[in-house]
Amino acid sequence: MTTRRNFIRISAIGAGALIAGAGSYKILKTLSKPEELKNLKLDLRRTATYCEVCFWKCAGWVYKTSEGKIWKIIGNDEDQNCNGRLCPRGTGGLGMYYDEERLKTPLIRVEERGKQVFRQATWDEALEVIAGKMKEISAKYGPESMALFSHGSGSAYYTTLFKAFGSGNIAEPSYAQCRGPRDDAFTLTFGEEVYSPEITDIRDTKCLVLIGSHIGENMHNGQVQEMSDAIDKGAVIITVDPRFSTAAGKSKYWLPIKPATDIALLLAWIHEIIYNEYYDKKYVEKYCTGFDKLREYVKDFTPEWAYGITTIKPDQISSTAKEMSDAAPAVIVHPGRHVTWYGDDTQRLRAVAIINALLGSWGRRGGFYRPARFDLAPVKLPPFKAPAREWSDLFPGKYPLASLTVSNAIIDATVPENNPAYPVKGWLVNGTNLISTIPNTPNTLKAIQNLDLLVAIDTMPMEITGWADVILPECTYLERYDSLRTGPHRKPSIALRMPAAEPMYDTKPGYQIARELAVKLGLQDYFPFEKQEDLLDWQLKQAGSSLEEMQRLGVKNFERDADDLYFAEDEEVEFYTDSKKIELFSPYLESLGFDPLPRYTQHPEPPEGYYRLIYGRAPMHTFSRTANNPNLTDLMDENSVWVNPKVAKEWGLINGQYIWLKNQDDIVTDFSVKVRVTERIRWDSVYIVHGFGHKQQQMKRCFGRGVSDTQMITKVLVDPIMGGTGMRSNFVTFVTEKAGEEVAS
Ligand SMILES: Nc1nc2c(c(=O)[nH]1)N[C@H]1C(S)=C(S)[C@@H](COP(=O)(O)OP(=O)(O)OC[C@H]3O[C@@H](n4cnc5c(=O)[nH]c(N)nc54)[C@H](O)[C@@H]3O)O[C@H]1N2
Ligand SMILES: Nc1nc2c(c(=O)[nH]1)N[C@H]1C(S)=C(S)[C@@H](COP(=O)(O)OP(=O)(O)OC[C@H]3O[C@@H](n4cnc5c(=O)[nH]c(N)nc54)[C@H](O)[C@@H]3O)O[C@H]1N2
Ligand code: SF4
Ligand SMILES: [Mo]
Repeated sequence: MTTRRNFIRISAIGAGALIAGAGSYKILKTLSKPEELKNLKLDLRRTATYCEVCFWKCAGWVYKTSEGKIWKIIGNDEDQNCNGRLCPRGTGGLGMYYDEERLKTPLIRVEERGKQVFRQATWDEALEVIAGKMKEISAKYGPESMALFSHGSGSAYYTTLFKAFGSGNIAEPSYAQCRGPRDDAFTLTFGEEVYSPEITDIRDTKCLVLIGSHIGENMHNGQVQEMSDAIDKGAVIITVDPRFSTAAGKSKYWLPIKPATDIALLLAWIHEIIYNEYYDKKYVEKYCTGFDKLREYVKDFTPEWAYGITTIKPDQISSTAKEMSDAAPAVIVHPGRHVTWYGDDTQRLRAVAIINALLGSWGRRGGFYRPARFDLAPVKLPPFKAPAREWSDLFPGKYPLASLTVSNAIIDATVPENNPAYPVKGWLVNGTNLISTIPNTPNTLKAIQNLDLLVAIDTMPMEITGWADVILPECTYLERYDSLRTGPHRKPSIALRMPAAEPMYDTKPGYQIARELAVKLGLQDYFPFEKQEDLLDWQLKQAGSSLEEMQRLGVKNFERDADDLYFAEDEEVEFYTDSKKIELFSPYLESLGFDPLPRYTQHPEPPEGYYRLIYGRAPMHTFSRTANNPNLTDLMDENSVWVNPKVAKEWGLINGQYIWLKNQDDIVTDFSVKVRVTERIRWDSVYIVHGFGHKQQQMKRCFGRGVSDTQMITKVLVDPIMGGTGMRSNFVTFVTEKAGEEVAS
């Protein structure tokens, strides 16, 4: 029998095994000759880094052999994000550096866009072409006709560049394809978002409710460790998921909800919490507004009502509500992270926020803590000129509550037939594989065909680089400095990333790329430090440290200014909402014509013979960025489609058989996928891991392995409140034979 603890592999016991495994595997990969292994000598000078394999940004140490070969990365003990332990992806991060299929030189397109015929270019030539085109676009249409899509550490540099250039069209997929609805819903309710790393006090919780949030497969390190600790201390886990996730396997309650009906369950929980007087009366009275309206509103949303919608039995709804209240305020109804599901996601997350408010968990031990972050001194730059037109002017009135740029709005605005208020003609795309990240790929490709300039800055020859006019190869995170990590946590802290090795091939760090482009655009004043290490040293000295000290420490933690991790007993708290209270009822939403209290709406059901396509993460991969990583493909090199046995029987599908998927718009997957027959998925849905089914032939390890969920996501339910792209609205059926094609073996 597995113990409770070792399900989560980065906890102390389980991690050991997996990380050691990955580590020794790594040695074989990088030092292929056995005699080298025997004589392995380490260079004792370790270099500090923080991980870029996902955005949890764990801090670690990079070790090299005495010959200077990067050998291993391990977690930094002082780091709050990882507590000295990296997840399998972080350990395998070396594979990004050693991947021989990396981008190696700047490339300029020579044939029709998309044909993928490029010639090698020098950096100077490539940057000259880009700067020339950017100036042309600016002169013809205005600087805001250039848009930036970015994800990862480079974002900071290109954002400065774009602001200096005069464009505010700066989008990250982590908003409208990921966390946007959650952060907006929590801001509407508490006046504050939940940040990254999330401010969930999981280690001290007594009850953790996971609604679709699949921690354990979602391998965000500190959270996984804290969940493991909470389980050891006897916390009750309640998992709501149509799939029996890893977390469900460790839960006291698994509620296999009918997908797309979560709001009904949440409303029934609110009903139970209010009408059984489970809520924290003192807290609600002191801190909340709109309780009476909420109480009246949920009157009829009984567990019996929700049962008909969610298929969750009334007694399960009641008893889980009771469990939450027994644990309160040390209870977390987890806000999740990738929450763009059904287009009413802001409302769903409002319901989640409301339950946390009723149970008094916000600002309380075992609920949500108050984050602290280290404020670095800002570098003095010339003022940015306010852009003449913002992204929100593209389609006036759309997505009124979007707090950040909506990537899909920029994409839509790139297609002239959509009649945007002004044209978008150039994209600079850094560290985001838009083809697999933004749903409705045909729409993205149509937009790309309308561009005058597409620049892709990446480390790998991904799908997006295939469409670019100019490709700039960035070196990997192990070969560069980046901005200091000062993200929020229980204590303020700083972490350093520095190069463990010189950039391989003809690649460069992001800071340098942005600065050199700025020079070509006449914007060098916005990058006063020629070398990033001088900037970091300057910033660290302002903070009473230095680059030299941080190279030794890697991570520096500071004490909080005050003992205020949680609300003090009877503390007067001013929330950053209009009413300065927690808004259960939202007058602001009402003023914009949206439901002031979350409403359940029925979503379309799969047609006969089709199943809802749901997707998620595998512990050893991050989106598509790790797809070709030699270490991680060794752990998992394709996805499979989870099919309920009842459905498999109906279709005559067997375990291990390769099939294609076809969606409601008759799109068939490019590649075939292995069937996994399992009771762990409801009969009305199928499940695949995101990030597979790559079409780029240059990536030999991942080309044609598994299928892409994105390819099947052509129907998108956009959240009218903030523009989030609901992606779980697609239905697929099975294709067992495809003309002229053999299934993979
Ligand atoms: N269908 C579908 N779509 C989704 C999701 C899903 O589950 N399914 N998930 C959504 C979520 S939650 C998110 S956060 C987004 C993530 O979206 P993205 O961040 O776009 O995800 P990736 O596909 O990993 O693309 C990352 C790109 O960055 C490149 N890269 C890696 N390291 C570096 C580096 O150091 N420098 C540079 N310049 N490039 C680098 C990689 O090679 C890759 O091309 O996707 C969203 N879209
Ligand atoms: N290993 C690994 N870890 C990661 C990442 C990664 O790429 N790899 N990416 C990170 C990022 S950026 C993000 S945003 C997070 C995303 O991770 P999370 O926010 O935890 O999860 P989601 O992707 O929203 O949800 C996936 C789960 O939702 C379930 N689900 C599908 N439909 C429904 C439904 O209608 N109702 C309910 N209740 N559940 C449903 C699926 O079965 C699956 O278990 O993971 C982070 N951690
Ligand atoms: S959770 Fe894993 S992949 Fe993400 S930053 Fe930490 S070690 Fe890297
Ligand atoms: Mo995400």
